[in-house]
Amino acid sequence: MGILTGSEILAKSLKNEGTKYLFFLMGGPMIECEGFCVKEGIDLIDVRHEQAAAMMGNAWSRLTQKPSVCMAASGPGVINLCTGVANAFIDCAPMVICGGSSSIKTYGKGAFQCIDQVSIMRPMTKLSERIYKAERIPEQVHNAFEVAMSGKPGPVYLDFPGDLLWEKIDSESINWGQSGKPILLQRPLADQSNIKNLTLALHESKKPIIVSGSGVIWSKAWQEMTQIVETLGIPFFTTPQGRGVLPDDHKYSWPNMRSTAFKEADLIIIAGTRMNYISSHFSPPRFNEKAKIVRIDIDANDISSSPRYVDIRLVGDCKSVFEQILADIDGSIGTNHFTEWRARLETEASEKRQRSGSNKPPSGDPIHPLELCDAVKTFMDRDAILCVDGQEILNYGRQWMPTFEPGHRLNSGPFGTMGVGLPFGLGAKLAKPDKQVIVVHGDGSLGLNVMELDTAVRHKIPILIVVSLNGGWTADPDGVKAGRNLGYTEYHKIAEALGCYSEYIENPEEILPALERAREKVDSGRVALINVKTDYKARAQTVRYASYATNT
Ligand SMILES: Cc1ncc(C[n+]2csc(CCOP(=O)(O)OP(=O)(O)O)c2C)c(N)n1
Ligand SMILES: [Mg+2]
Repeated sequence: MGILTGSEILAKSLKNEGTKYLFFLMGGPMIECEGFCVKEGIDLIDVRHEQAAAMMGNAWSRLTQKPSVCMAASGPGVINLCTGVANAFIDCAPMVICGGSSSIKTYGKGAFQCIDQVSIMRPMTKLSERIYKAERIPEQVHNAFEVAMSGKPGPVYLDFPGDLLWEKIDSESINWGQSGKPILLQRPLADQSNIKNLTLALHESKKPIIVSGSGVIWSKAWQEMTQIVETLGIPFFTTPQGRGVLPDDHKYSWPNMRSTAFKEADLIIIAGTRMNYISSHFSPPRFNEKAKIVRIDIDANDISSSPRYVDIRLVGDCKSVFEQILADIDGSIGTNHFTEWRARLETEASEKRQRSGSNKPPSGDPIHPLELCDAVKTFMDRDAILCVDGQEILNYGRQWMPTFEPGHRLNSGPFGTMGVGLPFGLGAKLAKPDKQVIVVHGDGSLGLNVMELDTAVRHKIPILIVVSLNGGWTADPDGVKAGRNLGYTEYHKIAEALGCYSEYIENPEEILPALERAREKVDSGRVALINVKTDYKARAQTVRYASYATNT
């Protein structure tokens, strides 16, 4: 290969690790490397704000279960990535983030865009490192991919000073030893004696539940979880981000009995999810104080820092541990074991369903956000990928719009990051081009990354964006919130100006026909946006009945 620059070595290293897309915004000192990435055959997705690059990468990773790659220019470019990187860290999404930085030779001497990026990235990554020797780029890039995927996945940051990227290196001296070698995908088994304890506990339990999170998705353990749920007949509940491991309308899914099940369960199996605020730390009063707690997690530290005592600790990969559980039970527990418990949930669930009006969204003028969710629910393909961002629309959407496939629901998530919706939709569509991708966006949150409509059009990423246009941030029935009102943003005009198909809708009867017209446009390769004026007074509280519970 003769002489290579640091930029060329980086581009080749990324290619060797299987990089398909580079999510980035151009700028020095990465600009030459970005050109070499094109030569290497990597598809470049250039965005309008770096945070969107990180958010697209997050969604792409979650749907492909591979690390995504982002790149940004030094200083403000790297700092703009941060919201997306921090969100990926909290979402546990594996990413390799390459940031350009000012040259080592002039570091600390008032150089252009000079700031300590490695320190800035440290608290939001699994590893944040500067590269000092161009010869070691392939090795360190490979390790970044390994670390991003190992154990609990997450982002890794690599800092590339300009002089290192411009340096000319004799190819003989470059360490390519690890470059492109397969990544270790660990599937550690749990301690067998603890598996036996779980089997015993299941024999004693009258009311077990499984609460699963996105760890089950990262471990691709949905088949094994389905086998456990179905052969043992255990009711399951998923976290909002972990939806779809089993379909929301599965016969052992009772979303409208969530509170009752949490209060009454005597054995709670927490699989691949943190015991964080999302699930009220699995603690009383929401959860039974006397319940036995079981936790399956690949991260021993996470189990060790549980906010409630964990009786049975299964440190291991969900897929492996589910297999261990099935083997140990070995048919000794069948679905008849928990018949009473399921009947208890089912009886009350069907009573709730029969209560008048509980299965119907409010209708009329102005359009209620639930009516919009209901239209999307009617319209969407069963295997659609739904991305939802906002506050009211996020909460309404969680309760009204179903997900049937593993990982096909991407929300603002446990970090509560507004602005993810549109970039998530784009990353998801690139990961799964054959799926219908629908982004249901609040009008406020859409504004944060609305210029990514342009990215979608330029790169021909055909998705549908449905906006709940309630005139501001959250609902404000009493008109008391400072800084809430935005007015009714004409997103349909912005979308049109950027080359999308768009419509503005006020009449509830027009929602579905507009969605159908949009579908045609999306099917022909265009980006479509439907801006739907909704009720600014509608504040999401828990909807008593989640309408996707179709099992009667
Ligand atoms: C980056 C960021 N900034 C601010 C917030 C606080 N916040 C959470 S939801 C929300 C309003 C969302 O409004 P919109 O997207 O219009 O959806 P709506 O609730 O109106 O349906 C705000 C400001 C946040 N979570 N993230
Ligand atoms: Mg709003």
